[in-house]
Parts: sequence; structure tokens; C-alpha cells
Amino acid sequence: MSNLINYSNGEMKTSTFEEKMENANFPMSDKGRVYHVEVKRGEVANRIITVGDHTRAEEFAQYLDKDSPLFRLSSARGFLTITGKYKGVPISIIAIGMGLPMMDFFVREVRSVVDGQLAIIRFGTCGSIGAARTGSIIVQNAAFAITRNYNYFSDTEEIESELTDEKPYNFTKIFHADPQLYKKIELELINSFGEDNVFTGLNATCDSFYSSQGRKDGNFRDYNSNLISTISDVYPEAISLEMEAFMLFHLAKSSTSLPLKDSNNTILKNSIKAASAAMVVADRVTNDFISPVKVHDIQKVAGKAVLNALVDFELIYVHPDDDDCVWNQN
Ligand code: R1P
Repeated sequence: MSNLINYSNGEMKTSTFEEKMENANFPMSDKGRVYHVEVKRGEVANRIITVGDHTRAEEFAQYLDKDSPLFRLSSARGFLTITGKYKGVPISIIAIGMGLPMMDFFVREVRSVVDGQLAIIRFGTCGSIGAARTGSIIVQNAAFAITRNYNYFSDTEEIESELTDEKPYNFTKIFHADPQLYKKIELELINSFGEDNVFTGLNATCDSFYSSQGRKDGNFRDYNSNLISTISDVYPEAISLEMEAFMLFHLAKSSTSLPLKDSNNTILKNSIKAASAAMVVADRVTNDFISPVKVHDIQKVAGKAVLNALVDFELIYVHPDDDDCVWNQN
């Protein structure tokens, strides 16, 4: 690990909080570091795999080229950025923790420090509400969000739902993954796991692991006993539940052309290409939950598949590949 630049133990320790933050609108330090992910220009590649937990990020990072520098930055807010090369192509693996806001922090802050297009693949874990059993993989080619309708719970007394038009959970419209990117991932995963173990379909991103995924918890009034069947009524094609993919697809769809222009100065829309896949850890049909050993076995194979898909995905406009980039610093 001699080429490891470990900011946790090195000169950049707690850098963000020692650096003066400027611009309350979009806080950035005087050294160019963003407020929560703490990266600056040259520390993140245009091709990114994002995961929930740090262990998964480290497992995937084992596949990065051994003869290239490996950059690591662990932020005070729980983001872990690992940047190196895979098959000679710059790649970042970024662990973001859980939930919609963490995906929002990550996508916006990283977007602000990288020039050109971003290709972002999420590889996560999910629950299955369809035919996929634990240990199989779901390629999430589209997602909608289920959010708790907080107003519904404002009454301290029991709510008679018949007396109100409000519903306890809101469903958004569907947002889509980039078709080329998700098909590359699907192909790589099928090659690795076999056709019977890879499912492709619509995902529900929920703002709670518990209430808005229909889990029962007697300590709270959640009004969610019919939620899983409501999902099937509203979106019968939904096959998985997790907590981030919708925000990724939504922000990719909302991304502007900045900083993209083609050689004729034509403005190009949507600088972010996004896709998502997840291993099934919780089977909400049979109530089975995966073993930790199986999670690591699957991650090892899936990590390689996702990396292969990502380096094979063409990006026309990328960050200047100069000496300021961590993957060029020995
Ligand atoms: C909940 O246990 C977490 O696991 C899933 C959910 O989306 C949520 O973040 O994904 P990750 O394993 O990627 O975190």
C-alpha cells in the first residue's frame, strides 16, 4: 500500500474544518473542497461507482490497478472517496451511507468539482417484492419514490383515514436510468451470475427503511399495513425497494448542460448518466434475509462486473487528465 494517499492519517486530516469555507450558497473551502464530501478538483474521476457502506467500497477498490496511485479520503460526514484506475481508466468509488439526502449531497458536490460528463453507477442492496430471491441481482432500470406524507401524522389522535383525503404515503412519477449504461451493467451481471439470477425492472426508493417500506413497528403509528399491496396496485411492475436510486435518476434527469459544450458550442443537456443495480438481501415475499458470507461472495463478483461496465461506457467530454489529478500522482 505504499502508493496509498491516506488523507485520514496524512497532512489533509480534517482538512475541511481547518480550511475557511467560502460562499454560503454553495460552500467550498478556500482550497476548493466541497463542504460534506470534502473532495476538490482532480480527486474524483468522471466514472463513479457509488455504494452505501465503506466495506463494499473497499472490496471494489481491491480491483483497481495496482500500478496506479490509490487516493482515499474519508470525510467527517461519512463519505469515503477512493480514486484510482481500472484497466487504465480513472475511476472513483464513493461510499455515501444511506438515503435520499446523502445521494443528493454526493451528486451535487461531486458534480461541482469534475468537468465533463459523469457516469454514475450505484451498486447497493435491496429488498425484493417480486420473483427475485435473496442473492440474486436486480438491475433497476427505473425508479419512483415513496415518501411518508408527514401531514397525515400531524394529528396526535388515531386518524380515521376515511375522514381525510390524505394518504399516509406519497408515490412519485417514474424516472429512468440511462438505457445504454444499464444495459451494459445488465450484460456484465448476466455474464457473471447467469440469466436466472439477474432481474431487470422498476425500483421503489423509500425515505425510510421501515415505515415507507411497509415494515411493521409497533412503537410507531405508521399506517403501512397495506403499503406493499398498494405498491402493486400503483406500479404492478415494481420489483425492488431501496433508498437511493430514485434520487440518482432524478438528479441525472435534472442535470443541466454545465459544463458541457460540443465543438460547435451547442449546449448539451444532462451531463450525468446514471444507472443502478442491487443485490437482494431481504426477500419481502418469503421473509428470508441473506447471510453476511453470501453478501461478500456476491459483492466480489458484482464489483468486477460493474467496473467492467463502467470502463466500457463511452464519455465524450471528460475532466482534463493532467498532473493535478490524483490518479497521475505517484
Ligand atoms: C438499508 O439497509 C440500506 O441498504 C440499501 C438501502 O438503499 C439503504 O441504503 O442500500 P446500500 O446497501 O447501498 O446502503
